[in-house]
Amino acid sequence: MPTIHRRPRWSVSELEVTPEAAFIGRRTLLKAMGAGAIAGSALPILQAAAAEDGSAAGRTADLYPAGRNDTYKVERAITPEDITGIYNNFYEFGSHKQIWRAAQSLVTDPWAITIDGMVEKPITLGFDELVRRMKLEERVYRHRCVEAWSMTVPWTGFPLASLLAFARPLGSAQYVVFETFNDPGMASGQKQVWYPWPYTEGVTMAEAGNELAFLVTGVYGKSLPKQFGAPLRLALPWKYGFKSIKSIRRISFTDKRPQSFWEKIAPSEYGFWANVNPDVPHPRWSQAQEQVLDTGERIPTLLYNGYAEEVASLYASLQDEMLYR
Ligand SMILES: Nc1nc2c(c(=O)[nH]1)N[C@H]1C(S)=C(S)[C@@H](COP(=O)(O)O)O[C@H]1N2
Ligand SMILES: [Mo]
Repeated sequence: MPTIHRRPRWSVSELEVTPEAAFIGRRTLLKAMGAGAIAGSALPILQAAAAEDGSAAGRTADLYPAGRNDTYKVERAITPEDITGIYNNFYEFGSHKQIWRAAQSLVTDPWAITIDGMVEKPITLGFDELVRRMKLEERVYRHRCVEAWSMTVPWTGFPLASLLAFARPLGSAQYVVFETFNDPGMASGQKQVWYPWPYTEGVTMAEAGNELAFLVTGVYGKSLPKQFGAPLRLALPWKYGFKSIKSIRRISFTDKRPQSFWEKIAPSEYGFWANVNPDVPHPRWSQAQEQVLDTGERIPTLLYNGYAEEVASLYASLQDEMLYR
């Protein structure tokens, strides 16, 4: 997988560091791990928090399952949770494909979320307090990783627009910035000091207000297991997966365009916009197709990952920007 290149040592792309090809198809995956390794695993793969476990997610366990919002239907089959629950990207816990195991060391209790920057009134509140102010719903979304694999997932959460209404940003705010924890003692991947921790992502206010932008607190009708980015992550289904930041601690409003984690590492490969477009290749591979997790089937990638109707208008006046990378 590694290619010969002249970028600095720290300029590591996802594709170079993840042996994805070995894990894509279910049969390959089961073979690679040994089917018995899954069936007989000591760790439950999808450890949904239980009410009695005292964690932030546990204290909100009564909110699941939430009713499905059928506006967001997908014609594809939902990817089984025993596949999506063991095939994760979460660089805070390393760059291998056993992330789901390593991520069990994530501590989500207590979990405070700070909302600051250009807002009427900055606030820090507990995850459970925030969630109880929101109305949860389930949405089935496609997810397209920049590495050219995809899955279909039933997320539970609330629209990012509801968070905006709660945060009351100033009229001068132009971007929302999301930040993950930075705790190398808990997350050993963060000992890799050449990465620009903490993981950061951002979108414009218009993108944040789009109906599709979704803050996720659960999956498969349960509170979010750690490897999926507990207790709070983003789902931006029309963008490459790296925009959907996990384990959010801080949400800030600003008038300066933020530089995201991957953009700092390789700006020509992972830009600010990162909208899915099959006609714009990544500098080192085609984005025309994607491999479906579980079946390993290759299917054509869709413009905006199939969500053009909802989001294309956001970009009508921005055609000079690097919108698709
Ligand atoms: N904090 C954080 N968020 C992250 C990542 C990460 O490494 N750290 N990886 C991203 C990438 S590249 C993808 S494809 C998705 C993967 O989500 P999943 O593991 O739930 O499938 O999370 C995104 N969010
Ligand atoms: Mo990704």
